[in-house]
Amino acid sequence: MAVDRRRVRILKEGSPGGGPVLLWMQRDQRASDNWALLYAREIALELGRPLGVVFCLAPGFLGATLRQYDFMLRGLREVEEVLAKKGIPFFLLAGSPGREVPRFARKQDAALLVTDFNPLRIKLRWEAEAAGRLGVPFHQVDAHNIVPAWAASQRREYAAYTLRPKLRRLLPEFLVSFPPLRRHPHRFGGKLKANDWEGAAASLKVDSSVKPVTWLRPGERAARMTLRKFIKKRLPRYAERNDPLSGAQSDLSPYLHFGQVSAQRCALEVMDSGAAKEPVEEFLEELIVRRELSDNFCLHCEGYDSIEAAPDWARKTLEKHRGDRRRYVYGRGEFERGETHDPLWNASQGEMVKRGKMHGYLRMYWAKKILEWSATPEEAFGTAVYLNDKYQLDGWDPNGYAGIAWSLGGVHDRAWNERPVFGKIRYMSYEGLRRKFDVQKYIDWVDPL
Ligand code: FAD
Ligand code: FO1
Repeated sequence: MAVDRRRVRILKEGSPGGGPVLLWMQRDQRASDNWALLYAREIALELGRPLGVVFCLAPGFLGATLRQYDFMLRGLREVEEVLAKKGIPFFLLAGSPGREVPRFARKQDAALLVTDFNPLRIKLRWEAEAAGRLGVPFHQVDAHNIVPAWAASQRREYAAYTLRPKLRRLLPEFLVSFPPLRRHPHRFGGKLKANDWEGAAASLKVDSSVKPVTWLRPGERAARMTLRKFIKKRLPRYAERNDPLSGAQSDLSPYLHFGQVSAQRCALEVMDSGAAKEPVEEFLEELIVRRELSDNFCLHCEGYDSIEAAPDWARKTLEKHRGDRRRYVYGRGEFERGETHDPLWNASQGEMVKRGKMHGYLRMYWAKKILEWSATPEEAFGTAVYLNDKYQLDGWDPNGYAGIAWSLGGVHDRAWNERPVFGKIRYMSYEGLRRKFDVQKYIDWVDPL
């Protein structure tokens, strides 16, 4: 079964070299259920060429920490093992991807370079730099979204309800099963030297004060086990997920963020699970509509990680209340150390710092309180993005920028009744959360982490 060509867009025409087809793996770091890899293999078969996968480690990726690199690198080592069994070598490069990948492609006299899709500006920059240095064709495949971002909508969608019907219409054509990754028949020529994983890890200039997580194992195999466990034990209780102690969330976001599992695979297995309709629908709404809305947001909104992302009504209302008296004002350090007057907020910050994954419901409260207790909305945005990307295992993700923009800037939301500081941005209160779950129990649970 051929890969649907609506998933593919040409980044550069170029003229094919005489060597192998290369997949530049970035976002979708998995061997199975990977449309970019399946497409690259299809072309390699057509041309009768070998197929290789290349990943470039950007040592100082946006200030990412040891926590994220540890999870990612251990997942990539598993990809290398699985690909080797399929006759597809995995090349680990290090340095600036926009330079190193085209250099590698030239050295290999690559026939074609394929890469996956990511709307974040750092990736657009890497791809533009690479395209400028490449002579061969350069194709991009959306292997992350079920409906390719550019097929779902050509413009910025202002809310889930405007994107949902567009996704619904196309899902039957895209939410299909995956072909297996078969062994590649054309052998890669030349001597393949082993990847220096230790050297690569040592070359990282990362903040090692943010420790790797131990409660979640990285990699494709662990991702599939987590999916199966979710379906069996948690999905039936998914309606209770807003209670942070319900344990009803899937814990799939780190795997989805690093592409160690495909959202399409998660959707297929949940739909196939025989679970009741409501939890399945609710889960698919988050996994497909909310998640693909985030990619649409980052693809069509330059300033996705700043107040610029706020729609006009929200920017006006925040402007109007800029001068309102703030009862509490904290700087970034106090937020980071969880030193506010609010034990619930401090506990949620603690969960994120110690565990690397804050509970979804609390992320909204956490971000909105940063707006309420920062001197300006701009400072609030900066603090929320900085802390979210530094400590969340699933940070540096369109979902995060969309989640913060929703909480602070009314993105994908509507105006609510006006109040100090927030203006018409939706408000969340400690009292409101106390009515939803046992706040003290959550605070006590976080404490010893
Ligand atoms: P589940 O409830 O099991 O959801 C399954 C999957 O559906 C998630 O992995 C995610 O891919 C998707 N999903 C669920 N809720 C949302 C949502 N609100 N928006 C978009 N996709 C969603 N998600 C991240 O992946 N990285 C982040 O850095 C991040 N930061 C956030 C910051 C704020 C302020 C807010 C309000 C939300 C943020 N989210 C982020 C979205 C959401 O909170 C997480 O995706 C979710 O908590 C991840 O846990 P889970 O996979 O166990 O969730
Ligand atoms: N992608 C790369 O191609 N090279 C990297 O070195 C790299 C490091 C990295 C560190 C933390 C992190 O959260 C993501 C990282 N990514 C890297 C990007 C990642 O693979 C995804 O493409 C995006 O983060 C998804 O939005």
